[in-house]
Amino acid sequence: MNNSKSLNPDHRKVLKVMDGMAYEKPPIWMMRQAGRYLPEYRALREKAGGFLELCYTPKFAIDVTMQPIRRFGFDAAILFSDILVIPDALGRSVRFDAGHGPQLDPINVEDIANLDGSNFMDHLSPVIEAVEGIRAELPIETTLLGFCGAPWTVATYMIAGHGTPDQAPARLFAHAHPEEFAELLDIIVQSSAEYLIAQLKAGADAVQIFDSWASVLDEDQFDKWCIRPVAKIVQLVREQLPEAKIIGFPKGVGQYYSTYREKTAINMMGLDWAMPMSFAAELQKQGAVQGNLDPTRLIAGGRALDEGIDMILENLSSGPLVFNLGHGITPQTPIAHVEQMIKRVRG
Ligand code: 1CP
Repeated sequence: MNNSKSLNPDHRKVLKVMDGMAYEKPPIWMMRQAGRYLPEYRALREKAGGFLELCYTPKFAIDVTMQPIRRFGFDAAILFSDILVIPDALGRSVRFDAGHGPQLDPINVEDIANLDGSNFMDHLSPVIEAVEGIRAELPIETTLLGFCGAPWTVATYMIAGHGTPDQAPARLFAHAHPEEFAELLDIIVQSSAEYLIAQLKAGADAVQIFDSWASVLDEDQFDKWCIRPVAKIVQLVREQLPEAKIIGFPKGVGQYYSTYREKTAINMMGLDWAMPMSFAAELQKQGAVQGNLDPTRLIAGGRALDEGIDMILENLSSGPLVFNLGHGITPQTPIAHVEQMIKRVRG
């Protein structure tokens, strides 16, 4: 079933970029490439009955992951799941009601000692089964990415119970209860490492750690709650799989990007769009980068899209680059614009 072992990994350009290779026409995929902008996703989500049903039913998760590959032929597929399956597997109920973001029961200080990891990998076994199934269906040359959320980002949802604009509830919690907060993050670190190792063993070629809320912390807190926990996950994964390839995406951290790469030892850095291109090119001198088109250029299409693409290619395509958006694609994006982007990037 898992035929990837006999393949020549040279076919997987995203992995080559992570090793430092530069392509004139860089490999391309999109964050949130399986999602609501696709009619086939909306149809399957309705059939499945809910978002978590999609995530936990291997045949649905495989199919949703394959949808953008079949339609667009991206160079990488990303496992269809969510960063919040980790709290769900730790016994915190997570709900995704249509039209709302995720909803959790906010965790309090006392709840932390009661987090129940006893069933953790059993709970996530359908996801691991999906990884095996996706690898078996993917074209030989397509890279398969697994992922998890960074501990800080996952914790922000566990504490507030939903998305917030500035993560004030989690920041306050960390200041008011630093020891308990460290305990919470450590549980997420251990669980995430175990989860990523299982994904890599099941056939993921590389994994991405989504640190979407890394930008709201001050310098001291950023080091404690973003950099160190991610560095620990990387270390735990490489203790078992020394060659493991890991992408970091600490969205919006500006001048901290470089420290983040150095201290976490990730192989490739995901960049958001809100940085000077000259700075992105400097970061690329330290290693591979991924990004960083503003997703609203993809909604707008036309010249806005072409100019955004050209700006990235002119500044970054002479070094190791995986072309991507600077954050996830949004539901209102026209499919024709995605096609326009792929055509232009591939020349
Ligand atoms: O209604 C629906 O069908 C659900 C929409 C949706 C989708 C398609 C959610 C709810 N999650 C996902 C899939 C998802 N989430 C993937 C799949 C792989 C892909 O195609 O990229 C991935 C990698 C994620 C990761 C994720 N979930 C992040 C990190 C990346 C990012 O966007 O910053 C975060 C923060 C989440 C939480 C989450 N899950 C869903 C939503 C709407 C949110 C954001 C909530 C908020 O902050 O308000």
